[in-house]
Amino acid sequence: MKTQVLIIGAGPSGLLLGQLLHNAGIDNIILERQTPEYVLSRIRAGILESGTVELLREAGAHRRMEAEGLVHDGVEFLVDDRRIPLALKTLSGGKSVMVYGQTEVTRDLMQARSEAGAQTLYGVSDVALHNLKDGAPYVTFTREGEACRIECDYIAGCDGFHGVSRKAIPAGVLREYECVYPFGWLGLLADTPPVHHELIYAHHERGFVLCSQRSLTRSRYYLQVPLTDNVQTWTDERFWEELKRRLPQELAGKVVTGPSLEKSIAPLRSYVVEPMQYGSLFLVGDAAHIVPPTGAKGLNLAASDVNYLYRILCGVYHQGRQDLLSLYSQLALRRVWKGERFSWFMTRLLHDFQEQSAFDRRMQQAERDYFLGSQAGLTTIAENYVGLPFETVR
Ligand code: RFL
Ligand code: PHB
Repeated sequence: MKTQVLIIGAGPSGLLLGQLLHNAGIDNIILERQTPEYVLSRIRAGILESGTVELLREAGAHRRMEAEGLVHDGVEFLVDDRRIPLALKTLSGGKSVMVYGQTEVTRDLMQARSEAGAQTLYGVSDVALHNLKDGAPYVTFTREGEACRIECDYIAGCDGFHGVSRKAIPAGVLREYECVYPFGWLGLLADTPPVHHELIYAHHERGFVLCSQRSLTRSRYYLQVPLTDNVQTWTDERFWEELKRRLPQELAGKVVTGPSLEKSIAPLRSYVVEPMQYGSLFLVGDAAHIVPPTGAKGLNLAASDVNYLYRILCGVYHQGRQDLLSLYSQLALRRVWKGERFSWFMTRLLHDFQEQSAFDRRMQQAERDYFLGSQAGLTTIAENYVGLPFETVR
């Protein structure tokens, strides 16, 4: 088999890139280790920046999102017993975010791809990348017990943090940057109306809380928990009780409880690998970087990488601009580092760091007082939350 761009991974990065390239007349095949049902069972991000929404429109996977997604013009912070509204739209010059889950984005992209007749091979194993540096790259894998090989011009490594693409780059080429946080997020999804019409990010001495949602009838809550906690010890009842303890009475009284549809603990980390390209291989999304979810940036940074790689590949195939290829890593990384900074900042601002010194605790409090108490502070949070602009590829 042969294709122009071979994409590894059918998560949001791989599917979005594949759809954009297909619409631009650039042939691509996606290889995915899991089944489509498994990919759709993962409950992850819930907030789309306006730039991500634009890209989904450009990909033609926007109809359901526009009908069912909720446009949010603000979020709320809850710190030191004060409720602080953040008017995202007013402070960012007119931008909003869209509440529409990653599961739904993935479902829409899968459907668009199948309607377009583009090929995704699910359930493949033993994926290996070859000839990355010497031209004529190809990928080998096993499918239904048979050894297969696809030749291509370029490979997009969209296979997440645990994928094979990043590992295919020889030792010594990549530099890794990492920060691991001493806590995790326990998430619960339930078919109950959200406690508030906007998202609430709350700092509490018992730990951070996020009140999020997927729709007017489906809520998503997160609690900061020790990394040593086991999800099995968190019955639904215990979760709801702890959530209410961390909210002020007026909100706690409004929490509608119900059986969980999903409950899991995710560790928090910041991670970036540089460069994001090696020969014909381009790393995209979680394959190259991870953020703690506090800034709602994981999926949006993946879309940001897709934006740059897609425009570069259009330049290559439509205008013969091979020179653009070497720009990918630096363009993508400039925006990735800003997303990393914001996610790290939001995480440090709002979580309880038990082992921090008395001085650091006061500093954290002063940061909250400053950033959430001044117009300039709120403006910088709003500008980052709705998403910084993309640079033009030229
Ligand atoms: P994904 O979504 O991990 O998709 C990668 C795909 O590649 C496949 N794959 C392979 N395929 C073929 N061969 C191999 N050897 C392969 N190895 C892996 C995988 O099966 C998978 O289908 O990466 P992508 O597309 O870059 O998308 C990134 C986003 O998924 C990610 O940034 C966010 O979901 C991060 N994230 C969250 N972000 C938020 O903004 N808000 C959240 O609340 C939030 N919650 C989360 C998250 C990530 C989590 N992970 C990765 C553990 C919760 C969790 C649990
Ligand atoms: C979510 O709804 O899953 C979500 C929303 C905002 C975040 C993180 C997760 O910052």
